Amino acid sequence: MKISQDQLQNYNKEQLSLHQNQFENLSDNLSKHGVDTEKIINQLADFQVAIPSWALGAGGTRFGRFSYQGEPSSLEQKLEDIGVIHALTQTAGAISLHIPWDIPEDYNAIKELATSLDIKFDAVNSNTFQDQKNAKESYKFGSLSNTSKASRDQAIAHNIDVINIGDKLGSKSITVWLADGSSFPGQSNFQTALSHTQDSLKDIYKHLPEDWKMFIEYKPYEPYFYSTVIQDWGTSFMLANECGEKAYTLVDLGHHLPNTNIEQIVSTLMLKGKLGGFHFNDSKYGDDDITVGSIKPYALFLIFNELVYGMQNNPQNPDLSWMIDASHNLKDPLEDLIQSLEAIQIAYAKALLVNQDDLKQAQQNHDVTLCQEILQNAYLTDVRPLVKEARLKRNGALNPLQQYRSIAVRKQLIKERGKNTVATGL
Ligand code: PSV
Ligand code: MN
Repeated sequence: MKISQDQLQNYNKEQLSLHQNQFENLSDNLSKHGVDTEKIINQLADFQVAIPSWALGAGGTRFGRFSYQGEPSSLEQKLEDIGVIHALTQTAGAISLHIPWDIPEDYNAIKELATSLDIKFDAVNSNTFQDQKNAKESYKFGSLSNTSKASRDQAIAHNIDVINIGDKLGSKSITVWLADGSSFPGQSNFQTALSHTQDSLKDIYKHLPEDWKMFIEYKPYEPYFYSTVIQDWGTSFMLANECGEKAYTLVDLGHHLPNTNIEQIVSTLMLKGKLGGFHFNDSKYGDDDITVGSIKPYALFLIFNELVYGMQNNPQNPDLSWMIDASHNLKDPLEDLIQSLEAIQIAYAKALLVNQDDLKQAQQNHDVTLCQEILQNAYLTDVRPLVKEARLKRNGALNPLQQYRSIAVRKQLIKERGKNTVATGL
């Protein structure tokens, strides 16, 4: 299904005057404080986040999966779903594929469809955390770190295949996340596992096209519970440095032990020019993969504050690959993604409001109270009119979620696809 411009604009018309009032009030207020509203709106309008192809159906937990009706059952349908979200939010102009779940049958047709929906191919993801049908070797005891050379070689070859698939689609990066680790003390030799991983990553790196990047994702635990080979940003950073200048660290918000200062990690990596990718989600306890901003919106704002600082002050760091990496067990996946995109835009807008010069001055004067005031004043500003204005500028919906419901997208998808379709993914 496709949302037409007529549908969008008719709906916007009803909400327009209310929005205009709210927007004028806010921008009057902001300009009194020297804020360049126009610039912020342009930055918001340009900010695009990739949707992972595996997040369009219902996710599961270890105890079960409750299917969501009308799920996409092909890559084409996944693209169409992202097309719907992008038409409404104008923030989801990219897809991130997971191989082998999403190997295209007809590359040209897929590329054409994506272009027609204004969707680009962001990072491609390899999967060596599951054994594939008819695979000769198993990843039960690791992939790039496995003590068996045959398993390592198979995992390396898979990553090279993923690069080749991504290259045909116009992707420019691969994300490597390894489940490799151990669940029991003594099960694995830490040094051997790390050395194998380093050598395997270097082999993959050799196959990166000139204009590609490799993102190395870390995670402290899960699926194994005693040790993980790439457990933290330091390990990822070290491996990226060993591989070379096209290798970077990827931060996934859910991949930290409780209370980790993620904003400081972001800041350190950007200073070193090594933050390449970013996965958004939210969590209370672990890698909960729930809606962005649903649990710790202030933490998200503080992280964005460092991201904005880095984007403004660290030319040594490349443009980031942004992606939502969440799982939708209870909500309609598309509604959940719309909420996540809104939360991302809100946190970004608030971070853009922080007056970095004033903050620097207050830091210089050791005025701790004022430092806090500057951050919290930005955080407490209701920036939703700015986010709406940015969407309007790109012909998106003023209120994406309301509009999604009023068009009855899910009902339509169920009518087209049926109740029992199941999307590939976890
Ligand atoms: C692992 O938890 C992860 O964050 C990686 O990015 C995977 O590719 C993704 O989730 C889906 O399993
Ligand atoms: Mn992730």
